[in-house]
Amino acid sequence: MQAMTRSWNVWIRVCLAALSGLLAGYAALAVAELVSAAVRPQSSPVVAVGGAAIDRTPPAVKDWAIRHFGTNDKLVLQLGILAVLALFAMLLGVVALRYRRTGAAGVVLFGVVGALAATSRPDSTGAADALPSLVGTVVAAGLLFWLIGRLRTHRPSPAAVSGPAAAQPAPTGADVPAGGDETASHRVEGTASDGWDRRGFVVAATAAAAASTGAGWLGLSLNGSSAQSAVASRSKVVLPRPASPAAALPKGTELRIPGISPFFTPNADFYRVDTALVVPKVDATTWRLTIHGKGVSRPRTVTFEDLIHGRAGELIERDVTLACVSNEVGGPYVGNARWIGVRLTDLLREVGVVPPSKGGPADQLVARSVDGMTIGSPVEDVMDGRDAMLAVGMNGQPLPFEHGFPVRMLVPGLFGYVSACKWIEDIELTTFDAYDSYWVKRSWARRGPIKTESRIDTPKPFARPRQGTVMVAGVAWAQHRGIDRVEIRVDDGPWQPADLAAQDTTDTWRQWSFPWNVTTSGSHTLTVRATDRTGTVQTEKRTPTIPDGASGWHSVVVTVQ
Ligand SMILES: Nc1nc2c(c(=O)[nH]1)N[C@H]1C(S)=C(S)[C@@H](COP(=O)(O)O)O[C@H]1N2
Ligand SMILES: [Mo]
Repeated sequence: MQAMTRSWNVWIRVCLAALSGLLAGYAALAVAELVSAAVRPQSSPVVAVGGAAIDRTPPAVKDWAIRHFGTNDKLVLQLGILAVLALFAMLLGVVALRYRRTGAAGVVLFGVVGALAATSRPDSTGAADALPSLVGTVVAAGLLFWLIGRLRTHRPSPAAVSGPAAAQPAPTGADVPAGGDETASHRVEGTASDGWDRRGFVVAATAAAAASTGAGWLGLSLNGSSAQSAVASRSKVVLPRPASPAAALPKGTELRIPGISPFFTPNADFYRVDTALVVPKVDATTWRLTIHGKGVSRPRTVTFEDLIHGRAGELIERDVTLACVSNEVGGPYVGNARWIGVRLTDLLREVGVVPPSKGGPADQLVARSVDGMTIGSPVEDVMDGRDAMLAVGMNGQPLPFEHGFPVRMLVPGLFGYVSACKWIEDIELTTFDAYDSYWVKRSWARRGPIKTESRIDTPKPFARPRQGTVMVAGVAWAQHRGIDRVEIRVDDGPWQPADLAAQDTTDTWRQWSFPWNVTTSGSHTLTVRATDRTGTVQTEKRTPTIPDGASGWHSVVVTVQ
């Protein structure tokens, strides 16, 4: 009977040790959050470790994550990091029950991982980024050491002790809980057989949890308020009327068919792809963009005010469809918006940039964002007369923070990863030989023109339409070339022309529809293909998204009733 009580006691202590580990982990994150408020929000450990993980994720895995979790990929990553952290924290707590210093040292080791992650991020501003992780884990190590001290048996009488504590090495000075009196009183208070400090543990654990919650809350609210000036600056932006407005939409650009993608994608529904775990909140009033590098004879720094009011006479408004290289055939990472911005060619010409075809020394424009992203575009494309721009407005609003407020780049015809830098703050003219940008270092192609693609929006896969006329409809895009033809094939039948909506500009997608007369029930496969205005037919050849975008035909299988 007594043996059972004893092993029960051991079991409770192991659980409480795991709890101590969890509390220490919680304290580490909370303290780190508080310290990060004094450094930078991005230096908080979960953000830093998550960011570093994103940087090092093999492209195939990243692609898989984007495919399966979509825009939630970052939430999943953070929850994953927290889960791993919690497991290790509990393990360290249990280890500490027997090897108190080893456990505490293990906690600090975690801090080193966090610190290295924070300083290795492309946007790291220096060694200070290591502070939140280091301070957080030193506090946590101390806390773990202290909590475990309450759990240890103080009188290792060989007869009374079983389990982990039995094999414990002779306690050294540091491993003996402070205060002999305290120990004596516990012996009176606890049962003679286990002798650990129950009340002391409960008080210490509660105090630690409360203090951590306070520190974490303070840190979060300080980090939150540093974003407030950015939020305020965005709410004050009034976009001027563009000097060169977008042409009115040609009649018949937008089909009214249930289930088709709307011609303009609302900002709230616009796909989002980036590496930022915390959306950068940039204050427009302090934002600066510097243009410099090879062949820039008059380097320049511009403010947001310079762009929207200083150059108000040059603001253009254009409809441009943006697409992601990670979009699978039939996938969702493509969207169309009406953008307002400053023509990039004008700005580049003013600072002395000459395109390579006219003898300019730089063939690559590297845009850098406040979060350290680098995106390299061909200077030739940017300056060839297309509407490459520094965008400030999206569908009549200042850019949403998620889409790059205050300023992002856009180059019609190029995938986002080689053209659409959000939260831009620096433009450097260089060469493709001299510099590989972020995604190119991760084995994506240096150049990324958007491929000619088409997608069936309706019917959805596995839909069960009734016999009769089924409206098949969707979008097709070949930015900067334009869509000339869309065709539909039912099962292995002949290709039949779809009805095209009016084309807005060659830089936008084009809607299409196909009234399908179906008189046989059962399973049917609908396939779509587009032809662009250069005469190129969308290829049937399936390629993965890496390195320069997926290709192949989109098919949907439906069961006709
Ligand atoms: N700063 C920054 N800009 C970025 C990215 C990024 O990760 N960071 N991703 C690029 C990619 S891959 C794409 S497809 C587009 C997506 O823009 P959106 O999120 O506004 O749709 O942004 C581009 N600009
Ligand atoms: Mo992308």
